[in-house]
Formats: sequence, structure tokens, C-alpha cells
Amino acid sequence: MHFNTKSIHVGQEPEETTGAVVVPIFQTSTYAQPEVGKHKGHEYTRTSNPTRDAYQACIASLENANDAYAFGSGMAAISTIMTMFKVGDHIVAGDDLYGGTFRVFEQVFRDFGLNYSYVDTTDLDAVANAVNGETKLVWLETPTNPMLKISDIQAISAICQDKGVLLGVDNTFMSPYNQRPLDLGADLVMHSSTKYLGGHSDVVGGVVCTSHPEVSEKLKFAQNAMGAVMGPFDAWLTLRGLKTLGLRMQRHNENAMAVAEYLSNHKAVEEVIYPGLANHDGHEIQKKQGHGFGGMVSVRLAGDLAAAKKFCASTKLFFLAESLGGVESLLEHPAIMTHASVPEDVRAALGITDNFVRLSVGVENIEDLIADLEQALGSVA
Ligand code: P1T
Repeated sequence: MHFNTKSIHVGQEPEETTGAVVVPIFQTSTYAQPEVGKHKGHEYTRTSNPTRDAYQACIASLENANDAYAFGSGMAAISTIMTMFKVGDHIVAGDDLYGGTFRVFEQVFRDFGLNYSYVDTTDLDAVANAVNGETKLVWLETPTNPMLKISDIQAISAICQDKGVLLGVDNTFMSPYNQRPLDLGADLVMHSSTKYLGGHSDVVGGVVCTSHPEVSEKLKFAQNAMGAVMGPFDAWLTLRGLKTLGLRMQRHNENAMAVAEYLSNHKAVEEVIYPGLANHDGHEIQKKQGHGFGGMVSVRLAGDLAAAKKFCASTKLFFLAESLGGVESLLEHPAIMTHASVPEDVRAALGITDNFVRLSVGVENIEDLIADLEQALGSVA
């Protein structure tokens, strides 16, 4: 079955008793049992829920995974993954991660005895050299948030296999329409489903997909034991989002490419970072490992903090807001907003400067989007 068919059909057979073509919201905490010790497949919604099961089946199929586990947020998904490890275990992580991921690693799990090293995962030698005898996991985003650096998933998975460590990929920025890390050798793939999977900026969630039997067993146990589960209504909204994921991603890819090209030729813009541009360092890798370049575009404005603030306050269709991946275009200032929890020296080393702005290009009409950017850039100059 192809992607756009799976997104509409997997886990979504018509409901048995009524024939409803849409999976119902089973908004229940518990299930009546016919006798002690016997149940009809569900006992308690923290453990399982038919709406969440349908969503998990669908997203697993889109990532070509055997199993998926849905959580109340992307951070809940990442935190639950971390509970697979023990005091003294070491994790090699990308050096340009979502600020909240860096924060939970450094300010929560380090206190529980996990150790982290941060490396530029576009540098294969750096990844290989960072793995030590205690390393259990390599964790990366590709593209990274917010610098949009591209890592070679297949090459890193070969390193991980050689060293006997797991590879986890946060696939939030690409979505499975553009990139399927498990097919490239990753062991687990995670999403903030708040973003492209849900797609409408109306629900927060996270999900982990895997075909690794041992990892899957651990996550299934942890999902129930830790209890950071996605609720039935949120699972229903996210499943509805999946139905149009392919359609939306196609348009996100097209619109972002057009925005990146437009900004590349604007004198108020110093640098445009978009993996779809031939001058991007990761362009060839992304062409090889994916089916699209995504909807995220980062820019460095010709100017200082004041110019960036003016630009961010001047767009009308691009709302100034954290998050990304919804149908509506957003923009944000990483140094002050999403990555404020990353120390200033680390931000400076990564290039998250005061004139740096991140755009999430939505699915609106492209002429309207470019006109909005044009007037906002005009107000800066
Ligand atoms: O916000 P939440 O659903 O908990 O997901 C966290 C998360 C994890 N991984 C990546 C790559 C992310 O981008 C995020 C959330 N990011 C934002 C809110 C943002 O504006 O970048």
C-alpha cells in the first residue's frame, strides 16, 4: 500500500457496531469486564485505548515500523525513551537539538545518572569518536532545530551497528512523508506529533516508532508504567491529521522551496538556510535519503536584534509563535524563544545569532506568503 492510502486506511476499518467510517473517540478511562480475569481487549486507558491504538497503527505503518507508542507530548516521548537506560549509560546526541530536548537531558536525566556528549552529527568521525564503552544510544535530529543541518542516517546507522549502540532519530522536521529513518537503519524514530503529524496546531503529542523487538517491549512497558500517554481525543485529532499528511507535506515542500528562493535574492537577507537549496551543505545527502526537503526555512537577516524583532513583529500571515508544522505559517526568534534554555555560548557556537529567524512555511497560497514577507522585510529596511 502507498503512503497516502496507508494514512487514510491503516487502523481505520469502519467501526463494527455502526459502520461509522471514522474511528470513534473512545473517551473512556475504563472498560466493563464480563467476568473477573476476562476482558474484551482493553482494561484501562493508560494501558490501551481503541482510538489511540488506531492512531498508533497508522503512524507505525507510515514509518514502516512494527510498533508505535503515543505520548502526551514530544517531550513525554523523549523522556520515556530515556527511561530505557540506567545510571552510568552514555548517550551521544546531536549538538543542535530542540532547546527542550537539551534541557531535559541536562537538567533532568543527568541528575538520574545518564551522561551526554554533544557532537555535530554531520561529522561521521565525530560521531564514531564520541561513542565509548558505556554508550547505549546515538540521538539526532535531521534536519536539526533550528540550524537545519542534515546528517547521513544510513552512514550513522552503520557506525552504530558496528559499535553495538542504538540509533534514534527525531524525525519531527521531515515527517515520514519526506524521510523514513527506520528504512535507513535507525532503531527508533520519534516525533513531536504537535507539528506535521497533527498538522493544524490544535493538539500536543509525541510518538515513538520502532521495529526493534527489545526496544518495543521496553517502550510498551514504560508507556504504561510511566503513564505519559496520549489521551483519546488527542489521538483522534492526530489521526485525522495523518489523513492529509501527504497532501500537506507536498505543499509545505513546494512553498518552502519558493520562500527560500525568494529570500535568497533579497538584499535585507544575509543568509538563507534550506536543505532544498543546492548551496546547502546537506543538499545531496537529503536528496539521497529523503523524498523532500521540508517546510522549515531559517534566515539570517542583514541587521541586528532590532532588525530581527522588527521583521518578526511585521509579518501578518506568518504568526509570531513557537512551534511549527501546522497549515498556517509561523515564524520565531530561536535565541529568545525556542532555544532560550540553550546556554548563550553554545548558541553562539551553533550560529543561533540575534539576527537569526526560523520560518515554518505553511500551506497558504504562495503569492500571499511572499507578499507578506516582502512587506515585512520592507519595514525592516
Ligand atoms: O513540544 P513537544 O510536543 O513536547 O515536542 C518537543 C520537540 C521535540 N523535538 C523537536 C525536533 C521539536 O521541534 C520539539 C518541539 N519544538 C518546538 C516547540 C519548536 O518550536 O521548535
